[in-house]
Amino acid sequence: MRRTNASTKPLMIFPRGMQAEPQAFDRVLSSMCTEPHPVAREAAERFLATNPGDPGTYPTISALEDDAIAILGEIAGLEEPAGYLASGGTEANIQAMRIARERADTDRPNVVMPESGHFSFRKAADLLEIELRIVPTDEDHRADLEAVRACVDDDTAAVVGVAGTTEYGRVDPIPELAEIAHEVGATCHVDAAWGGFVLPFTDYEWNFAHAPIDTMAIDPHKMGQAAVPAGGLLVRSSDLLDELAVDTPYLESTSQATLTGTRSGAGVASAVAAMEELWPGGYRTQYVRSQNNAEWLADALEKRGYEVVDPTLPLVAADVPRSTFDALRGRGWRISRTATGELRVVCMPHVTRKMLAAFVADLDRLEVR
Ligand code: 0PR
Repeated sequence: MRRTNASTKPLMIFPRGMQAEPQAFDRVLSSMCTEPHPVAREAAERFLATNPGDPGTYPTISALEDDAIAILGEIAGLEEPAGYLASGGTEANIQAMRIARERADTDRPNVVMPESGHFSFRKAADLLEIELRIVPTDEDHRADLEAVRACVDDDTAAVVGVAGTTEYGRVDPIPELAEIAHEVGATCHVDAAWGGFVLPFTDYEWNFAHAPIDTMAIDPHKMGQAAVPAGGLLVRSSDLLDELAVDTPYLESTSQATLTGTRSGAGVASAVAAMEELWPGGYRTQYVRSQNNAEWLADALEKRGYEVVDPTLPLVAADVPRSTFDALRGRGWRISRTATGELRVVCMPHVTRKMLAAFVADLDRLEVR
C-alpha cells in the first residue's frame, strides 16, 4: 500500500530511470511530435540551462537562434529570414494574429479561417479580442475560396491558410488566399506548423516564394525532429516583428518580440542541430518513407472495406467504427479521431512499416471476432 503520511517515509514520485512513456513510441500513431533525432537530443541537453530570451547573458544560444531562422527561412523560401523560435505552433499562430491585429486599421478586427484551422486560433481570438470567422472547407477538406471571399471585409486583419491540416493533412490554395487577403489590406498567415518539413518535397505552393504571404508557423518539434519546445514564427520582413516588440529596460537587449519571456535554449539548440543534420537530404528521405507508409496504410484499410481519405501528405484518416477504435486503443495503440469521428494516423518519423503492419494485424484479429 502507498503511504501518504508525510511524517513517514517520503513518497517517491519520480523514480530514477523512469521512462516518459512505458512503451516509448512503438504504438504511438496519434502524435504530431516524434522522437528527437539523436543530434537534437544531445544539443537539447547541452543547452538545457540557457535562455535565448536574454541574449545579453546567453549570446551563444542567441546566435544559434539566428542560425535556426536562417535555415527555416531557406526551407520556407524566405529571402531575408526574420522571425523567432517559439514554444510551438500555438504561440506562433497567436503571435501572427497579434501582428495582423496591430497592423489592421480598425477597432473591430476579424480573422477569416477555414474550419480546418487549428484550435490555437480560437485561443488567439480570445486573447486578442478578434472576431474569428470560420468558413467551410470543400469536399477535399481545403478552404473554400468563394466562402473566404464572401467573408472578408474592411475589418479583416488576417486570412489564414493551412499547409498541412491537423486532421487530414490538406494544403489550402495559398496563393489565392494571399490575393484575397491583400485585396482587403489584411495579412496572409500560413500555418505550416506540421507540414513545413515535408512540403518542400512536394509540388504544393505553400511558402513565401510561392505567394506573397506575410507570416508563417513552421515547427521544428513536429516533422523537423527537434526536441519540444521548438516552434517557428517566420515573417516576410522584420518590420512585422517590430509590431510585437516591447521594451526590456533591465536587459542588455532593448526589446523582446516573443510571447514568453524566459525560453528554453534546449528547443532552439535542438532545432539547429536537427536542421543542420537533416536539411534537405535527411528530411527528403524521411518524407518519402512517411508518405509511402501512409499510402501503404491507406491501401490496407481500403482493402478491408474502410472509407479512407486519400493521404496527400503523410496522414491517414479512415472511417473505422467507434467500437473498433476503442478496441484498438484497448490493445495499447495510441490513436486519435477527427472531429467527425474518423480514425487518424499520423505517419511521423517514428512510425515504421513494421508498426503499421502490427496495427493492421490487430485490426484483422478484431474483425475475426
Ligand atoms: N497548427 C497545426 C496545423 C497543428 O497541427 C498544431 C498541433 C498546431 C498548430 C499547434 O502546435 P503546438 O501544439 O505545437 O502548439 N497539432 C496537434 C494537435 O493539436 C499537436 C499534437 C502534438 C497532438 C502531439 C498530439 C500530440 O501527441 O492535435
